[in-house]
Amino acid sequence: ATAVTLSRRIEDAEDVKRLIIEKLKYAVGKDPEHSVRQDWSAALILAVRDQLVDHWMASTRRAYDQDQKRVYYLSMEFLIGRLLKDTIINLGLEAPVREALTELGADYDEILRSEPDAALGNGGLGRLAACFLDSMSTLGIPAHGYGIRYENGLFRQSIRDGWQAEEPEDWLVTGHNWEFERPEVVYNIPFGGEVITTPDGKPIWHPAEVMLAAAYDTPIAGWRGRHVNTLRLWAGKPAKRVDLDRFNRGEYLSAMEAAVRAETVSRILYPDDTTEEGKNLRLRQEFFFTSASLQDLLRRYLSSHDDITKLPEKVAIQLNDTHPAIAVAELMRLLVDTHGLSMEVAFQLTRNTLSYTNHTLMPEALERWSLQLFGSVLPRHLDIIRWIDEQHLRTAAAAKRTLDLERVRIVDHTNGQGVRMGHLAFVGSHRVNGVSALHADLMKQTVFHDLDSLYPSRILGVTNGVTPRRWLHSCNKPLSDLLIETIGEDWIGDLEAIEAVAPYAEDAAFRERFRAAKHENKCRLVTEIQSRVGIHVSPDAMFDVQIKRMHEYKRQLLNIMEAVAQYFAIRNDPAADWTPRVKIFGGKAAPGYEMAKLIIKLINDVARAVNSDPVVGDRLKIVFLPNYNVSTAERIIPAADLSEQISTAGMEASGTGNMKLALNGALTIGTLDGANVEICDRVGRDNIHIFGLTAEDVANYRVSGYDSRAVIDGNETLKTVLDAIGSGVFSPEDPNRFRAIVDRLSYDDYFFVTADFAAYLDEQRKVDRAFMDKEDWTRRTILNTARVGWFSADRAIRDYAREIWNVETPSAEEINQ
Ligand code: 26Y
Repeated sequence: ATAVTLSRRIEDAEDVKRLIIEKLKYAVGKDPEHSVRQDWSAALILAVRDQLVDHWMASTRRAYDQDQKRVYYLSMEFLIGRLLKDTIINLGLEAPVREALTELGADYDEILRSEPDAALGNGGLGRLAACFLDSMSTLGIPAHGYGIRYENGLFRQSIRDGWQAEEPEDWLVTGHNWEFERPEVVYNIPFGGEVITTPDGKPIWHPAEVMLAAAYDTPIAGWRGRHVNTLRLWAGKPAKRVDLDRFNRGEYLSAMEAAVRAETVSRILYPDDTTEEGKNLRLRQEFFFTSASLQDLLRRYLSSHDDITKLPEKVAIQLNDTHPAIAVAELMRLLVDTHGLSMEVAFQLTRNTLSYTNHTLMPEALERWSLQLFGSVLPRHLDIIRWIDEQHLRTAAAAKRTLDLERVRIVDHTNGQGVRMGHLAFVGSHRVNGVSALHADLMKQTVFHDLDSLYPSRILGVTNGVTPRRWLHSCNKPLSDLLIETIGEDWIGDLEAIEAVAPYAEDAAFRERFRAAKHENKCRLVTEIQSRVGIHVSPDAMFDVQIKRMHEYKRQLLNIMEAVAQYFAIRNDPAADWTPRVKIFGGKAAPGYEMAKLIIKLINDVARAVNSDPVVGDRLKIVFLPNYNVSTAERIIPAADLSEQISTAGMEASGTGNMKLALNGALTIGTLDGANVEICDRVGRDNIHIFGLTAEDVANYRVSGYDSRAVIDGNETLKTVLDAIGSGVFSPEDPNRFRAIVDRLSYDDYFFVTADFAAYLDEQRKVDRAFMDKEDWTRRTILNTARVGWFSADRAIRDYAREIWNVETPSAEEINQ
């Protein structure tokens, strides 16, 4: 059978037509004449997916034949968005596909838009995982992404009467045509019960229940599609679908109980860390996908190796934040309980195999489980963690440093008692990385200060990056075409080559074309704004964009307060020389995060007043675009003039939207936070608008105390803005609606909004003046595009490969073999 040669290779539009018709008929079961958009979309995805399969199998074969070291990226979140357009572009098939669909009388762009946006993540961390998959495939690194196949991804946001409303997301309802179900790949996942020690001292875990993890694979192609990796997502399944005895007794619902419990594990994505409920389910989710992934990769390793002690030579496992940190204990358990190794040897292997990326310094976001909960769900793991903690304490005691031993323990015995997952991940990994230079630095100074002194040189920084395929070439065709025409297309696979466009910043004709590309993108967004929220905006105004999760530390509040100040200023003197602006916001608030939801309402209430005020006109418009996700980002980012990166310094670990926006020719207004610091270094201080407190200033204020009342009293504009918001100028139907916001800023301004207000307004007025000088503005935006090539996810992955995973990145010739 293997001698049969099958080929579905697409060479031209005729091939595409034939394949689509074949898929419509034999896979979807529809006659083209009666096919609806959904059917065309399914047929096209299936036809494109076929193009990946040969490369996919060849990639797997190469990894086995050459016994390459493999990378496993464990992440609770993969915010992959739509796959069709990017895959078609990566494979170089856009022209024939377009032509074929036109000839078949179907609308290509409409089909692209009908693909569900796979939102299996919350924000930056999940999108980073998706960009990394793209880059690992592009670089030809044999890798698997491992995660959860959530039935419902991140909730859909709608705005009702200015408030956020949440509806469940259901991306799987129309079928996920990219994936291959693998019914033969299932693993037992045990939970609960107790550990009983045998007479010869061997601990045996007797779980109270066992469920199954079932594999679903999505092939991931990188640029040019030569190497194809796998995203393997796990779905929860019951060991037994129905309890027949119960069913036969007529107890139909309870007969399904175990099935429902098992399926619940992969039912929903947690919408961020601010809800207290469901801790038990969250812990189960984490263990569920981590255990399945580790069992799977051990099976793969053992299928071609017999010495398990060589595991770290052939396997590197990256933990995306602490969410899969239970891997430390679970890998130990599998090595000891299943493969018979000693605890000591197992711990060496575990540490040499695992590494951990930290994405936040905020103490409330560092996971910690109560001993009671942890012990009831994972009793064997609690024992293993106590053992690791003992070893670790011995190291600490031997270090002869003046350390508070309680603070470095994994199991916290002081207040609350709990398992510190950050500590567990740190102690169980050979490398721990932050996601920007500043963030890695702050890790050493703050949350991991003591652990860093115990294990020096374990912490390093690997600054985040974004894939230039999706975030420039595919989402911004006008600019991509211009770049290709001007400097060729090397930058798509090697973003640092984009630097070659820098000299063109001085070329007036090129600037004109660069502006024209931006204008085209803005016109497209104008249409979308009109049709989605019914607001008319001018494409000649500055598009000022803040798109990210709603969080107090990201300070959307500072942005909307500036809008209020500007609104009053315009009303006071409408005839002055204003720089027209459209402020565009997009972002979801965690459903339980009341303050973030109130800020959304404030933005919408201010927007209502400003947008309907005839005195203001085009000088200022405010738009909140609902349901911000990967697909809307792809349309907003190419149209942005100004990128708002205004977090309280020291709180945004890196940011990645900042990179995408700069790459697409937006100037940044921002604080010296996260990767903004490095963006500033690269684009040059003249080509970015930096303002506000530094991380050091903020740290000093936290020690010395900060008096926001005094700052407010000393700033007339700030006072006016807060009085207006607090007294109901924007909410006459409910004058006290925003009292809580004003109170917070007045008495406990934890995020230093009032402290940075004056500096922010000053810098915004500089931005206004700069925007009026069209030629100089364009020159600076071109330099931004030209100089952020280093922020490619390909560069980030090369850094991980070299400094953390110790894997080779094959040459282009090797991938093409
Ligand atoms: C514990 C829990 C439910 C939880 C879930 C999601 C906690 C945190 C998160 C998500 C964190 C996140 O997205 N962090 C962001 O990671 C990006 C990629 O490194 C950074 O660029 C960004 O600064 C950081 O906020």
